[in-house]
Amino acid sequence: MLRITNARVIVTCPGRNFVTLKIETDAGVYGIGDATLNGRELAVASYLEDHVIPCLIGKDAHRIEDIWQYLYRGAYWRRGPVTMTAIAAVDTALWDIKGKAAGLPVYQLLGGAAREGVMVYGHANGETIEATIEAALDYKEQGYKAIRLQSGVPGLASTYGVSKDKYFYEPADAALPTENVWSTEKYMRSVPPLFAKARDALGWDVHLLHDAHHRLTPIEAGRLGRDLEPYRPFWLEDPTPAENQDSFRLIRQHTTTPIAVGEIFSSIHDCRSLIENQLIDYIRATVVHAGGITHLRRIAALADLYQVRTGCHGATDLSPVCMAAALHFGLSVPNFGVQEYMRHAAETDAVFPHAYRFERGMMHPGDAPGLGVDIDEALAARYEYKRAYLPVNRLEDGTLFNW
Ligand code: CS2
Ligand code: MG
Repeated sequence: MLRITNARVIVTCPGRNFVTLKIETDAGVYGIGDATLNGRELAVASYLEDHVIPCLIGKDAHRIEDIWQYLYRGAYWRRGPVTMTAIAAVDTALWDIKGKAAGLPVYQLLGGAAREGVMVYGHANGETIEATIEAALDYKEQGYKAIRLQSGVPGLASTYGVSKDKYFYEPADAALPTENVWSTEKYMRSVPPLFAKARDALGWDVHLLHDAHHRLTPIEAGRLGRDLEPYRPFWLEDPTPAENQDSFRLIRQHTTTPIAVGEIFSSIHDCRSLIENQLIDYIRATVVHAGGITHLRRIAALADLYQVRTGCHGATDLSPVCMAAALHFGLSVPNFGVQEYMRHAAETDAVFPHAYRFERGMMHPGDAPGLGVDIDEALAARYEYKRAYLPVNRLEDGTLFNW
């Protein structure tokens, strides 16, 4: 038995806000889990501190599944992003502890490596098509085998995915939500030329991805998917809001462009119908928001039955702790697709020293026992939490829309 003696929530803001759970045991072994929910960080910190941690003290850290069920069924009010992010942090920290206690990297506890490395995709973006392609050529030069393309939209002052910085993108940019203006028509006209020019410049030996970020209706998504077919996208992500899983049938009727969805899903119930009806090709749920490694393995196992592959979310607002856990998961899962890898700011990497490495388009979590990532608490304490919201979107007539 490894008795849990203490658990603490560490909120820090090295480049952006992160919430980390640290679980300590009577053998001196500790584990950490990412608990960051962009724009609602303190809700998860409170859920952990006020409602979860008191139940953890005295429990056996080895009993990962039992503690998962205790926190899921015991809350009575099941699911939702705050609950499942809190459960994810506990689950991830317990896998870290188990690996350290066994002297093995977590992927070895998950069945060992199913591949040599984890293919990742980077984020090429720019205000113009030319700037986006220039960024994409830079990513290709670095050896990326998969590159996401997001470009400014002529006639719009801002859009999703176009960052001010070359390598990382943090949309939570203000103490109250920034108001962006959106036009689907202008956007729909801008993407096919981006992909046409990208294929001319980059060729066909690199996967090209695009994120519509929940902003189309199903029929608009079918239209965009069809417009992009000549350029063979690896996937069209979040084509339409996914609360109504049936609406993806409309997209499937009009295009063979592969569909990826799920970064905002928090449980298998958000995607069961999409997977069972083969309405998607990649499931984007990830460790920090979908109940941790334990639950994400369930989602991947269901997906595998329907030839749906993983494509875990990996944006800047998911900490290096989640990145490390996602790489252990991605290395071991049979139906791996691709892992998103938005680089973190230097100050983030300093607070979260980690073993994972990028090399020629692939990543590996390393072979340190556990997750191979830590938190430098002294350094973390120097970065005060700073309230930051994700933007909101309005249509040109002022209608509140999807960001
Ligand atoms: C995006 C994210 O990485 C992605 O695919 O959808 O940038 C997303 O907007 C942020 O993670 C939200 O916090
Ligand atoms: Mg996305």
